[in-house]
Amino acid sequence: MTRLTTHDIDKLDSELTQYNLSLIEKTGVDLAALASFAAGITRESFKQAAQNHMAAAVPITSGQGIIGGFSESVQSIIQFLGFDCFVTRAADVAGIAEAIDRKASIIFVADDDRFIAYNVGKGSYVDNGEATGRGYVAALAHMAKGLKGQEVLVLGAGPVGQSAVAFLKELGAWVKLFDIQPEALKAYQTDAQVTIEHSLLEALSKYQFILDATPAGGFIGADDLPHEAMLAAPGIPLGLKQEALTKYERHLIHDPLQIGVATMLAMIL
Ligand code: 2YC
Repeated sequence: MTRLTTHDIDKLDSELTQYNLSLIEKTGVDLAALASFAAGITRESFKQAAQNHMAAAVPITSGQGIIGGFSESVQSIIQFLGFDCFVTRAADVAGIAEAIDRKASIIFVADDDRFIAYNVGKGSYVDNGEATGRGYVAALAHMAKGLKGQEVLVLGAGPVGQSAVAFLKELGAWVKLFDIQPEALKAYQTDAQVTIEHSLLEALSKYQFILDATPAGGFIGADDLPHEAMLAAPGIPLGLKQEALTKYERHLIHDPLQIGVATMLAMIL
């Protein structure tokens, strides 16, 4: 799990409108539509649900502590989607108690290992990794105008990559999976819809649709990819080198929190 820095998110809330417009440009739909698609609900029902929910973001001081702006960024994404959301004044357990006292129906909380959204009424939660994998597949599917029957390369078989593989299979894609640790691929050995790739460079040169769910940064060069490549890259830092970023920007989906948080919200309603 990579850890965000304040720098990764410092302009996030002031740029949400522009970010949403760029999503529409690349995928044809906005953040609410992508999150709804990933959660298997209609955009209308997602918007409707905003009337019946109050969300809270609770800062957590454990481990490496609070990331400046993290809870506020979560709050601004949720508010951008039309839901009420407050950041608790208290942190940790006192913050959770405050969220419940202030009638929050959904509580967003993250320590160094897990980031979850907890639905108080339902007593269920969704994990950021699972939501991010689905949300980024939703973005890639819209950018590609559908992935049914298409070959999609997934880099990284961690929580995000595993969730992305599951959703890609639901969408009828043929998954090509690469991970630097062979044991991470064992679970897929007998999966008919998943083929294991053993050479990263060979795989990068072969497939048009790529989901980079690795925590590695700057390992994909502009010449490593097919000209028509389309990439969804939830991993922080970005796997593309600057030269590749310049060449593929128009067909690249990459953000530090937005798609993951929006999809958590849509999935936990
Ligand atoms: O400010 C706080 O409450 C901190 N405890 C938050 C720590 C978040 C650590 N996780 C991450 O930075 C990454 C994010 C990309 C989302 C999931 N993990």
